[in-house]
Amino acid sequence: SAASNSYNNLQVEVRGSVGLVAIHRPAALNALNDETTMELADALQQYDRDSTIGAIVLTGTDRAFAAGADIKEMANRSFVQTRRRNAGAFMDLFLALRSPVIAAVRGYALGGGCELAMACDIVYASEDAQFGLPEVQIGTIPGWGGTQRLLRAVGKAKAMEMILSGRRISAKEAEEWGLVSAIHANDKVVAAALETAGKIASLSQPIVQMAKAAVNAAEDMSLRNGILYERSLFQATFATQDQKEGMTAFVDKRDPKWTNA
Ligand code: CO8
Repeated sequence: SAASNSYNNLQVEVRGSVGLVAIHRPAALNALNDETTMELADALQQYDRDSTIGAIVLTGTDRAFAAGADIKEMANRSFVQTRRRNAGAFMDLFLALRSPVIAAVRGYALGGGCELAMACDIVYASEDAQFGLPEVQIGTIPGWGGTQRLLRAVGKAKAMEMILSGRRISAKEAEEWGLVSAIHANDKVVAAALETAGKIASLSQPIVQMAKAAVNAAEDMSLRNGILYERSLFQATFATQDQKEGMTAFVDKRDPKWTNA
């Protein structure tokens, strides 16, 4: 596999054509210190570049997806140090990943952990998952896109309530509000994410990537420009062999053989 297993705070593993990345810093409930975010960026980018990997599953441990940025590491930093480190730029990586990323959230997804989950393309939650942006309770505000992505995911009223009060929501609420797409038992959620990732990875990579790019465009573009962008990508699929293969296979009543070409 491309990603090595020499990380201090991650466990990575290739399962067929899916890259599995598990944050593993259980003693700190997977708090995202600088080293962990650097390792995450490395693992995600390596899997994204690996042409044998068609999708990525991002998870944590039993008790926590991630309980946020590492408060102990941040606590005494000055404005200038915080600004120079610009740790938030880590999240920009998610705008560049082409492979679909499925978050399998067990336990706490708080602060930066919640923001990390929201930066993924699909979020599955365990029954005991809890989501929240409690930054105001420790004297700061979300800094990894939470104010922007939560608003888009659940609307202003619910986003404001969560961000201004720091209240945590249950998996059930998160599902009803549209933050997560499905809930599974704690011991099944990673398997469920791997299964969905496996299905996605069995499709044509360029086609799946174009679909992801088209949906993501909606976050930034006007409706008109988004529709025009989608149309261009739709037309571009006809430049691939996989479009010919997919449609010919349908007409011939057989399974398609994708070549990612
Ligand atoms: N940072 C550092 N350590 C943490 C964190 C964290 N975010 N969360 C938990 N830990 C540590 C605890 O300090 C404790 O360590 P120790 O045993 O050495 O005292 C260990 O993990 C276990 O935690 P608790 O004893 O607190 O476990 P509980 O079951 O009692 O409580 C909670 C679990 C409710 C999750 C609680 O730990 C908690 O409230 N954690 C903090 C949640 C939080 O406020 N997260 C937001 C952090 S701020 C943030 O994420 C900003 C994102 C933007 C950053 C942009 C650039 C960096």
